[in-house]
Amino acid sequence: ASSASSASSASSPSSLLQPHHRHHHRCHLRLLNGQQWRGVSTSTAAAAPPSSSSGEEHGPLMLHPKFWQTLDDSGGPAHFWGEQARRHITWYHDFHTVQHHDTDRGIVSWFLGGILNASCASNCGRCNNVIPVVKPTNYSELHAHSANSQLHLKLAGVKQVSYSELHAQVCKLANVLKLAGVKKGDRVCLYMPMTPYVVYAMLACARIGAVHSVVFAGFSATSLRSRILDAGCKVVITADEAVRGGKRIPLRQTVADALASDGCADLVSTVLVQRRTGVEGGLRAGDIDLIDAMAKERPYCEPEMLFSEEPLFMLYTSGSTGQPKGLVHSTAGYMTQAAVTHRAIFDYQPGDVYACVADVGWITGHSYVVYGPLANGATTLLFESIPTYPDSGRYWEMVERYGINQFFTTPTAIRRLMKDADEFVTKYDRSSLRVLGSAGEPLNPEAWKWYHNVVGDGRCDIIDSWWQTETGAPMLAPLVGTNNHKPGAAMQPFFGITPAILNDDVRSAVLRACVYRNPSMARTIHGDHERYTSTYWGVYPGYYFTGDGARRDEDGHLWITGRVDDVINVSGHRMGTAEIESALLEHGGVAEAAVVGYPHDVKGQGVYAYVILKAGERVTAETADELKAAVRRSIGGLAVPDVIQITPDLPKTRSGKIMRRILRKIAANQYDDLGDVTTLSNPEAVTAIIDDHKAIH
Ligand code: 6R9
Repeated sequence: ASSASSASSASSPSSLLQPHHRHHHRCHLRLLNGQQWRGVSTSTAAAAPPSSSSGEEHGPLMLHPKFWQTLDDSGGPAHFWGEQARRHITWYHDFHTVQHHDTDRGIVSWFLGGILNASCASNCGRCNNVIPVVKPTNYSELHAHSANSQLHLKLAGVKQVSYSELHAQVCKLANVLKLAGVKKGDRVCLYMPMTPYVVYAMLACARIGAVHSVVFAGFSATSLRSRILDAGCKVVITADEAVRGGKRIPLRQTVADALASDGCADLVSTVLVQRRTGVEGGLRAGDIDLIDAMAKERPYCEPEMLFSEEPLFMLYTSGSTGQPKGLVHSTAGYMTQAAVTHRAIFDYQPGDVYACVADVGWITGHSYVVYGPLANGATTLLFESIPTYPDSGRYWEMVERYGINQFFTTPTAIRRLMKDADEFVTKYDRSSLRVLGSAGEPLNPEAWKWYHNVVGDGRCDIIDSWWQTETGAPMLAPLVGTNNHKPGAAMQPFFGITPAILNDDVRSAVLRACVYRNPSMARTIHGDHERYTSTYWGVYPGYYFTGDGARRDEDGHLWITGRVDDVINVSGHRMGTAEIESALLEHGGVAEAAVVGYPHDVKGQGVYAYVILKAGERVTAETADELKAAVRRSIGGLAVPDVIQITPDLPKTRSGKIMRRILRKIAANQYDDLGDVTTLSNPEAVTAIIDDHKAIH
């Protein structure tokens, strides 16, 4: 599974202001009908995706083209991505090889030989100290509208930041990091609220070649500690407090708790604190006041020259077993794909106001609050609150106030908001909206229709994008402006993406979603490359295995059916059931715990915990609360079980494995559909659990 392809000439294929006078012909649409799509077996799985030439004749002249209509991947993925990399990135030095893969060893590399700095691309050409060797011809057009006065970061209702201010602040923060001893390759932990400072901090790391590791500011001290230790972060950037939905969250206190262990205290030399609320005692002895320190620095910092494959950031996500994985993303591959997908999938047009309300603690926030929009010189909005504060009209009031054109949220937020009166939506002017995005979990048809009919007045594109922390950018998404969208399906691959539905086990009815090579694929798991290779590339040689199930409908469209491993998705937050189980075990009274997901009308999946207490432990009125507190302490509020069922026994196989399949069915009230229970060593446990389950509900 090793190959390399060479770069072609450095010309930019087309200006986005000058549409192709030709209907774009998409190679993967043909793929959908082709042999490649009929459940390839492992033996043929490593075959290269076909490339083809367009056989289509001239289409109608498009006066206002969607950006995707200027994209053409008929020359094959490598050619396509090579063109995009030159079109979207400012290079100090051109790359000589588009891609090189040796997936047996988990080696994924793109744009070899290229030199760039992500903060410069993000700063939109304000990095004038180095003359780029390759300057894509349409670069200035892409960024023409982002003159220094152009607003691009809007903190709803509070602060607006221009690109020139962004550039200055990033440089100042980068200088502060340098003073703190941060060097290229060092990891820096960001545990911060959603204000411009977190963006400054991310880009400041990028500017000096440090690797940021953003930890969502809702994770507990224990989770934060394990992420700081695993990544080996010597510097932590945080704030005194965060403010979310009218509540104050003591971030500095949580960092103090995280550092209150020998290993962590010895590792972390510097804590930089942004005064967010200015609460008394917000800074501790030895802390550096971030805003003060930045004020003392000059607004200039020479960017580090980075090779394409040098890391841009790492981000933790849950796997089915073991500790969360610190996935490492590369600089050039990630930036290229974040930029092109932001433009094409969400139909970002120069001058638009783009709002992705994700937190930067998740990959969606990395790609569609920060890197994608900034690479395109966009106006991007930072959302610090919750969708229901002060009331359920919050998002739509913002849409009216800022004239938002693209709005991007999660299915869980949509399901929560559709429970309230439509009036919360309809009383605001939403005529600016063109595209309504969604990611994180399946957008079920009911939620799709509400989003489409009520929020979008039936005239906006609903873009349900399927992707992962690992892939960095969407692999599947319907095309803007094509009006053939199917509620519930992310439908079709993006340009240059070759998905496959594979099944190497004839006994298994589950089909798995895989992807053949893409630039923004994570490159390794920090500190555990072996785990990366075996988890992602070892299952279907040559293909990245996503962990999701998928099916293809009669039209060739793709539907994601959910995880095929022990990962659950609660309100779009990915969690391993094993993590929650071990959190429950930290409550001293628990002998054994089994956690499963169950259908939840708002969260998508809820957390259902079956718990066996130790002999002699009594169940009291407080037991459930204590168990929940144990999970909150160990992981954070987002993992707290919705239902806890104390049970004397759990169904097990003869080899002692808990049969989660049965527990999942019971949690979902599907008692009649338990499948084969004869292999259990204790079938009587099932009856007892069902009786108790009925009693709880
Ligand atoms: C971006 C993000 C990834 C998992 C993924 C899948 C689920 C995400 C989805 C979707 C159906 C969609 N998922 N988007 N399922 N339709 N449009 O969410 O990354 O936090 O790593 O979660 O989320 O199961 O495997 P991440």
